Amino acid sequence: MAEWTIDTTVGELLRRERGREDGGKITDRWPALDLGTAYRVQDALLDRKVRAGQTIVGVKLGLTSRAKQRRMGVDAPLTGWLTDAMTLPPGEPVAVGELIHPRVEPEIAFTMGARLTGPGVTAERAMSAVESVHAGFEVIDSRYRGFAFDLPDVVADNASASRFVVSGRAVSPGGLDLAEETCRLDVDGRTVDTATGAAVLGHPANALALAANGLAERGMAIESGWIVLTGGLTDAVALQPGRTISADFASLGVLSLTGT
Ligand code: OOG
Ligand code: MG
Repeated sequence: MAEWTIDTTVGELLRRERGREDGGKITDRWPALDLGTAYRVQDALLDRKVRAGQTIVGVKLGLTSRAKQRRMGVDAPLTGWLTDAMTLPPGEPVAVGELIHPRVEPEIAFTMGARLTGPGVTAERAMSAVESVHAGFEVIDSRYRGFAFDLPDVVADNASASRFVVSGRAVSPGGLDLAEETCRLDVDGRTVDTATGAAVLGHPANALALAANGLAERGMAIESGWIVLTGGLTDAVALQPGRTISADFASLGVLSLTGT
């Protein structure tokens, strides 16, 4: 069989995304795929999307909470790219049939007011670059069967990114204690989980700092105006046609998402 390369991996992952088809782990076929190479796959995948007309609107963090790490069996955070094609206006339903096996997770989202460049970014410096804080949902949709992956697989697959929505309500970061910010997750009116912002690496600002420092190693920065999804606070919930998932945040407000 032909050898696996960055190019063939990008081609395979794009084919799965476009064909709404999952498949086996890349690392089963390319065991030498390491983390550094996986991020090169991720960047090459982004490049293909940008050349097809998409624009970068921000970054996402994944596996920043123990709830997510435990569920996915991977115990290290990672980052991925957000593009305009993934953006959902608040209130817009998600057509489940356009995706493979979407799951929804509540997240604390930042809009950046200043460029943030690592290395050495602290949580405090990260927070000072934030313009506003929002309630968010990420719709993840792994290109791997049953969301079964190792860290290099999920990094290559752009951290399972698929769609996201952030609340139109912008809250100023001053005066907020995001470690204490509570979030109640309801599915069709029934509460299934609760968490606080501390679930995300102790404070979502730590996730933002981690992203800035990680991107710096690849020669990039978090740009002013970008959106940053800091990672699922709770385990994700399967999106199904007719199902409504709501996140009720103490200070950030309520956000709902419905599958069709
Ligand atoms: C990986 C992406 C995780 C989060 O917020 O933790 C993620 C996955 O669970 O498929 O987006
Ligand atoms: Mg997420």
